[in-house]
Amino acid sequence: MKAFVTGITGQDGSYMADLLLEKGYEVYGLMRRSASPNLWRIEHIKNRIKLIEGDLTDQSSLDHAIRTIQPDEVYNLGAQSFVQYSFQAPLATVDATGIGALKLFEAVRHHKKDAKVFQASTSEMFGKIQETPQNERTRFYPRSPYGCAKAFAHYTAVNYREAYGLHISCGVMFNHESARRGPEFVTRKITLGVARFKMGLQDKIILGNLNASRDWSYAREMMEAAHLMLQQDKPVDLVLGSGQTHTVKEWLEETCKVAGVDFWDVFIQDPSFERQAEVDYLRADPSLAASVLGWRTRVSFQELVQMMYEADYKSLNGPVYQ
Ligand code: NAP
Ligand code: G4F
Repeated sequence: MKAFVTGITGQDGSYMADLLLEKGYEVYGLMRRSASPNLWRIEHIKNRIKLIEGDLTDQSSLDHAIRTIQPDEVYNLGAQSFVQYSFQAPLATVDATGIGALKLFEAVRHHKKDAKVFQASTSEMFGKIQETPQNERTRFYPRSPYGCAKAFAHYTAVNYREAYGLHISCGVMFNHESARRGPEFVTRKITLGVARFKMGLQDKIILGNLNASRDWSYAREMMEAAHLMLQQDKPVDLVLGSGQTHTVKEWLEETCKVAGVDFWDVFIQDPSFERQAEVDYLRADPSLAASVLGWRTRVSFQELVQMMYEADYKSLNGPVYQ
């Protein structure tokens, strides 16, 4: 079996590549050019995967990739995924995250119509939530250029399924984290910051809104669900999350508890880290995913915090990426 993964250099793409290699797939990944290559998450597997140069904003590179690889499965995990940055660079975000998905679906339609495709949809599409918990029927109300771009990609996936019979499944993924999370996201900013504080390398962590609630789970488990979705005969859209929610403050408190430091010593609140429009509360209803896939998250909130804090603490003495 051959799989093509966009976003292979990112958190999810690297876990997906690990998982697919374990299952015996031939793994191809899309890698875009950058001034300094960003390969730290796939260093351990770089000799076992094939990296194809290209960009989600470039139709010809996607056509070339799909035409030459002829993948059985395509995982569209590439995106400008940082919500805050999407307010600073809305057009670039829409180009990669929204139109990029359309370009990939077009490449599949023209060059490998029977490939099964996973689209990385997001709980950010629920934005200003219309009900709690959020399920497959909950109305979208995105609150950022990123959320709007993902809603466009999601509806395009549904349309390409209905119009052209493509096998595209959308995983509406709630927040998922790991030691491979980018350090700009709040969970990793906190675990890394508290580890640095503990080692005397940093005085304070500067944070924005501590009251936001997120449904956090472990990224590796999320990729197991994504893979399972493409093993279904019929395409399906599923909400993927733990069903539990915690505030940013609780994440910080738990990290301080694991580190054995005083919560009040560690952070400063700064309104400049607050969003132009915030998503206050997210909590998944993962019951359909449980019944269709037999999948549920296993790593708890406390275990996830501990795993990430310990990896960061150790990495300050040398790289450790779980
Ligand atoms: P991530 O760590 O930010 O990785 C994003 C990946 O996309 C990176 O490999 C990045 O390449 C690549 N990329 C960005 N712009 C590109 C472009 N123009 N052309 C080609 N590749 C491009 O994100 P993640 O956490 O792994 O998330 C994976 C996917 O799931 C994303 O689509 C994200 O929006 C979605 N999602 C994530 C979560 C979550 O909680 N993690 C939840 C819901 C949905 P570089 O390494 O070159 O930057
Ligand atoms: O960690 P965050 O930046 O993640 P956010 O915005 O929830 O987005 C992530 O999850 C989405 C799924 O729901 C993905 F689609 C998306 O690609 C990404 O992976 O922020 C989480 C919360 C926000 O409410 C933010 O306002 O933390 C709050 N926050 C408070 N202080 C902060 C900070 N966020 C960041 N990044 N940095 C802070 O200092």
